[in-house]
Amino acid sequence: MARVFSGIQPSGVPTLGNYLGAIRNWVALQDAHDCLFCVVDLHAITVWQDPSGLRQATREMAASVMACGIDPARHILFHQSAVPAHAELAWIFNCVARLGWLNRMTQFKDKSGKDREAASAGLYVYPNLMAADILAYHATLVPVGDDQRQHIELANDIAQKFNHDYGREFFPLIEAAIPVTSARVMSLRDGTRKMSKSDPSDQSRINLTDDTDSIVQKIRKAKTDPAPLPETLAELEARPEARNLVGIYAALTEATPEDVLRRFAGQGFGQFKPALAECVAETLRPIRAETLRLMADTTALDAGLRAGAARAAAIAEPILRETQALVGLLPAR
Ligand code: ATP
Ligand code: LTN
Repeated sequence: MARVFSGIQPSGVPTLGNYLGAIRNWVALQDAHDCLFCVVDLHAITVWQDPSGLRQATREMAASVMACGIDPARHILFHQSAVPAHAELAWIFNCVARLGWLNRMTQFKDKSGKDREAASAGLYVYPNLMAADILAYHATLVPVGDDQRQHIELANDIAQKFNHDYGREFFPLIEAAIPVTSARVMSLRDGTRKMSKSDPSDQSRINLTDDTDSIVQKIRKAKTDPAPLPETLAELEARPEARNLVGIYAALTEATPEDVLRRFAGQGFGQFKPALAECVAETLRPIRAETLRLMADTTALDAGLRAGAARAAAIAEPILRETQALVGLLPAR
């Protein structure tokens, strides 16, 4: 059985993009796989995080994914920094990955922006830590949004080079599980940019903890164009904002974008937006309520994460020890 691993950064409140691109798939995979889900706090600090905000966001992220349906009793939910094997394996991978590979990473280019010299070294080697997250468990199936495709390819490059350099088929091949619709939910303000929990504008995204009023208001104000919805997807090509809203509706109703157009063709956004807002609000209402309920007991949340970390470490430690032995590092004990 393929082992599943995925991670999410506690860099804010999870968004509808995180849900439709990743978390919903995590929930679906639980039935037939052994899964590890990780709140990747070490990834989050590659850009500045206020310490008390980070603690809050880590707990809130754990509460949110449980509210979405992740079951920490059947599977493993934990925070990355509590399992030292991630950082230890990442160091070894820093020595396997090539600068040329990292230089091609589009996420680094996007996140470092114009002043690349001022970006942290951590942001640059971020993909090596992500490879370590997955490979420390010999996980082979990784449910992520489309923006992570390049990082999964890099993880495979690292695994292959490691196996080649040390002469053993030790790390397995990783497969990304990327949804067909909603693989990339776009900002409500700019249909060419990804919806992101760390975007400075709260109006650009739907948070999983938004109440119905703010959902309705954000969708009403979402950028669109004056034309009605067309009959074919091809006609949405040059209308990124319209295409994004149709994609969100399709993903929420488990339909195809073509189905959505069949239903709404000829109607303007005055009709489509309220229908979409209702759909989003319906999906998020129970998630928001459960997140708030879980957040009321941070002692229980913290204890749950620590218990998850102990179970995760029991899998990762032996794999790390074997990796160290292959590299030629003397055993510590
Ligand atoms: P940040 O804004 O801090 O970079 P993020 O919102 O992009 O964060 P991550 O924690 O980096 O989210 O990603 C968690 C998961 O959600 C990943 O699998 C990622 O591919 C997915 N994801 C993030 N944003 C979107 C989106 N807009 N559409 C679809 N999937 C997404
Ligand atoms: N880089 C991912 C988050 C992440 C991740 C992982 C995803 C860190 N480690 C391991 C899958 C598997 C992102 O969403 N930006």
